[in-house]
Amino acid sequence: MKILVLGGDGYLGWPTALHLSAAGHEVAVADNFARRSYDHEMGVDSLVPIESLQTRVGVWRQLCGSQIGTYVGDLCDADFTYRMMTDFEPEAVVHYAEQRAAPYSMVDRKHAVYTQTNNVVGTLNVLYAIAEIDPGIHLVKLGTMGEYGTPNIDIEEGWLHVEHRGRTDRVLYPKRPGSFYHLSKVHDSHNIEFACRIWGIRATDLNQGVVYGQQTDETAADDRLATRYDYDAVFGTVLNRFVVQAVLGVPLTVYGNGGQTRGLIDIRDTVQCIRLACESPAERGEFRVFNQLTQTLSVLEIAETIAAAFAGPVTISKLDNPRVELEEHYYNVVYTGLAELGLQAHLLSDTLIESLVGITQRYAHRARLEAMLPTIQWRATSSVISS
Ligand code: NAD
Ligand code: USQ
Repeated sequence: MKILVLGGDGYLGWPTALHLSAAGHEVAVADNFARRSYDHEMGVDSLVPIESLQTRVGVWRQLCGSQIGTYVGDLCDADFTYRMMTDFEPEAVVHYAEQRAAPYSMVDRKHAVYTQTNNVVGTLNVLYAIAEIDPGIHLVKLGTMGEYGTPNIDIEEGWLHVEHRGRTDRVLYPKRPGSFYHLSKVHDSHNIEFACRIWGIRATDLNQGVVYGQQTDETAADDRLATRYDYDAVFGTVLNRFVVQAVLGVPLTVYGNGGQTRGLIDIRDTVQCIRLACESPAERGEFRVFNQLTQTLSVLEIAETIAAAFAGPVTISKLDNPRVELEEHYYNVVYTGLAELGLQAHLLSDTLIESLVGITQRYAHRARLEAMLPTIQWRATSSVISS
């Protein structure tokens, strides 16, 4: 298949492009390097050094002879988006290209407006480009489990059958997200469902949990193919951060009492899920939703799992929670759709943690300790972005 990966220079987009290329698909990636510029803004960098997109693509071509096409531009620029889609003629578009950090979206008004404009307008341009250029293109869009929040009922895969005063209907699952970033994904989901309904396009919305890990089979083939590894309090996600904190010998930063439960997924399963979704497209007019996670754990359980697997002393510190989120709640998620498509899940294991510890030890000298502590407060309308 011809598959276009939007956000193909990012943490997940780059390994996905490699995985799809290794599976024999014809792949192109698009990116405006916004993610690299947030690092400049914050004065941090990926713990594992990453090469430029051009170098990455060149190394992959040398290693296996496969060409990955590149488009450099901003999805919010409709002319760029249309030109790219017309030029590449994809059968599937994998859309990762958004500002994806909840804390970044909560810094202040400017960052909230940027996040929602970038994410919602970029996705609208993609929807229009698909509808006008080729409505048969399958959109595979990355949503997030945080769209649902933590409701006191089971979380279904996108749709809910309701019975109300003797009548029944199938409605989009009610959403109660916890940041302006997570809200941007809810707005996207509504826009995509609407586009499927009015134009008959096909889309899969993947509500992914928190991703952990740093290597896939393909990125491990050469250091120059490495993907990002974020550990700072803004872009670092919880499990990866806890591993880095354990290696650096600083306390693991559990926010609040750590009872908040989240869906998790190994980066090797992320790339697998995307391939499976592309290879079994949604029907024309269908808004298909899968919950993309392989297990659920509370934040405290994640911290205790890392502490138990690490071969040295680890302290766990409970910080005042900078976010507004429930710390004790019901959490029961349905996630059968991707398994039915053939997902072979890697559950969190000591082996994975040991491998992540090894990668972290190799690059620990690059860490900036000051960047580890949270500075962005949900209850304030303006925070400093890093210390
Ligand atoms: P990332 O920031 O590393 O990658 C996103 C890429 O998109 C970046 O390279 C960025 O430069 C690019 N981009 C952003 N806006 C763009 C625009 N307007 N035009 C062109 N390119 C643009 O993020 P990631 O961790 O790889 O996440 C990818 C997607 O998966 C995001 O949509 C995110 O919300 C979703 N997701 C991530 C996780 C996770 O734990 N990392 C979990 C669930 C969902
Ligand atoms: N947390 C801590 N300590 C930390 C970091 C985080 O206790 O040092 C807690 C947070 O309070 C939160 C949970 O861990 O309860 C997850 O936080 P996170 O920063 O790992 O993840 P989140 O902000 O939800 O965002 C990440 C990605 C985002 C993706 C989302 C999936 O950055 O792109 O959409 O995970 S989900 O959480 O399922 O919505």
